[in-house]
Order: sequence, then C-alpha cells, then structure tokens
Amino acid sequence: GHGSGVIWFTGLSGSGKSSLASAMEKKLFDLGIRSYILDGDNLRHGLNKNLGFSPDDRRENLRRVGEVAKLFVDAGLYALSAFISPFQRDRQMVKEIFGDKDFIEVYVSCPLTVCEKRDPKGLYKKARKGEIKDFTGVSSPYEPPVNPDIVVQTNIYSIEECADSIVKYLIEHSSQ
Ligand code: GGZ
Repeated sequence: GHGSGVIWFTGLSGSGKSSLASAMEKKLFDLGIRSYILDGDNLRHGLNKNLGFSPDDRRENLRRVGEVAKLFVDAGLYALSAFISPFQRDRQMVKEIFGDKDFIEVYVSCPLTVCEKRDPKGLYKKARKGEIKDFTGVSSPYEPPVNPDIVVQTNIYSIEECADSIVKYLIEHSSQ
C-alpha cells in the first residue's frame, strides 16, 4: 500500500474526534505507519491564532489545515485531522486539494444531546447561556457529510472499536 494520506474527522464538539485521532495514531504506529495529529490544540493556538468561529474564519481555518495536511502527505506521513469542519462546502474545498485515494472522510457521528451531556470542557453549557456565540450545534449549524467514506457512531461503539473499523477500511482500500 502507500504510507501517506489524510484521515479527516468531522463531527460535533465532544463527538470524540480527538480521542479517535489519538487511538488511530497508536494503531498506525503499530502497523509501521507514521502519522501526525492536526487539531485545534496545535493549529488554532499557533498558525490559526488570528481566526475565530464565524463561517469565514472556519473556512480559512480549514483551508490552512488542508494545506498543512498536504505538506505532511508530501513528507510521506498520514495527517490525522480533527476539526469540527461543520460546512459541507468547506470539507469539499479541502477534499479537492487531494486525490480521492489520499483523502478519507470519517463522519464521527454522535447525537447532539449526547455530546452536550458529555460536555468535557463545559462549552455547551456556556453556549446555552449565550456566553459563546456561533457555537456549533447550538447557535451555528452542523451539516452532516453527504457521502463520507466511513461513519463511526461513538454513542454506540467504543473509541477502540471505531478506530478498528477505520483500520479495517484502510487495509481493505490500500492498493499494494
Ligand atoms: C465550536 C468552539 C467554539 C465555537 C470554541 N464553536 O470541544 P473543543 O472546543 O475542544 O473543540 C471545539 C473547537 C472547534 O474548533 P475547530 O477548529 O474544530 O472548528 S472548525 O472546524 O469549525 O473551524 C471547541 C472550541 O474549539 N470552540 N468556540 N463557537 N467550537
């Protein structure tokens, strides 16, 4: 097969994108595949520091993430991208940077009610009180992917099980 590409996780805040990305990093490592996680922690705090959560800023955030992911792919790694990426047209824009084979869209599906109950950082609570504006699922839309390569349901299956199903997909779709 080939050892580089993008795994693009999309889903609500609290859906499990980051946990999945880090589970995938371990599994790929065990398969001898090098990867790097791109997420809000390393992108929004640095390169994308000047961007907020308006539709235009989210789009620019994701455009830059896509370009950074491209650099990782050029370097022969897997980029594991964990951003809400709520808008269909922005995901399409990023997808078009890559060939079909190099880009796997994973819809991290989890009902809003469940994400809101998890609320690991208390952000939904703040958003409900109006303390955070344009919050995805509360005051800004999330458009589910129309035709994702993989759907994982984190409210039904464990992170481990979801990561295994992604590995299975990768193995089945890798052309030797
Ligand atoms: C959504 C927000 C917002 C607003 C801050 N809306 O659960 P988290 O905390 O760690 O992940 C969320 C993260 C979303 O940033 P992304 O770069 O993934 O978004 S996008 O792809 O739409 O550009 C959340 C936190 O940032 N956060 N304000 N208003 N999430």
